[in-house]
Amino acid sequence: MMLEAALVNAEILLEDAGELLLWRDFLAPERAWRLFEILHAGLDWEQEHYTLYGRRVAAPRLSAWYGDPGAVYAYSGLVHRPRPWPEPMQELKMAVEDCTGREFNGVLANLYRDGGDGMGWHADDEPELGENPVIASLSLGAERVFRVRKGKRGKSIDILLPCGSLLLMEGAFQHHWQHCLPKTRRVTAPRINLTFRRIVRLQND
Ligand SMILES: O=C(O)CCC(=O)C(=O)O
Repeated sequence: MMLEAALVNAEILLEDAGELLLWRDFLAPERAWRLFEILHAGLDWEQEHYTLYGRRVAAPRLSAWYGDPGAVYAYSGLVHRPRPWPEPMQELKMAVEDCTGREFNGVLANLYRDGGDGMGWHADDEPELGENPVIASLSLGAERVFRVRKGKRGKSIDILLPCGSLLLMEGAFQHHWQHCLPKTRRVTAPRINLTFRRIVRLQND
């Protein structure tokens, strides 16, 4: 792949039916852990519920959606209106945009309280994200495995995401690949994941 200037420092993890790139040291460890503490204490974490086989189930994580006015995002059967960007997130968004050369107008924050929290197999292919979603995913706190597979039957590939790393999914990735954050008994500490996204059509309220 011919990499454009913004991406030359990235590690190319996959370039097959979409791209997956990683900046392992996007944030220095001290800054990343400090940000973890600030966001852990300061974000408006919510417990979401969804319906599974007719039963109301609590999502195995806490989450919060922030973004520009009108960046409404529907996922897991719920419509999410954006909360305004809190101070440290705006700065982070600019740093992520500088690094990747991509623009974002919303961020989904997930808090995995320990290894008992996770996220099941899925693709981020909601229509609001456009034809080929661009998603930059920043990891803070405990290191966790991020797992990908091509289609539903592909062989799983594990990627360790350390505190301060930034992962970029783009191109046709969400069409062909699925990803998940497996639960694990080995991790007892919390992790925050910020996925910066671009809602292609902002809604006027
Ligand atoms: O926590 C992660 O690294 C993955 C999050 C994720 O898959 C998502 O927000 O769609």
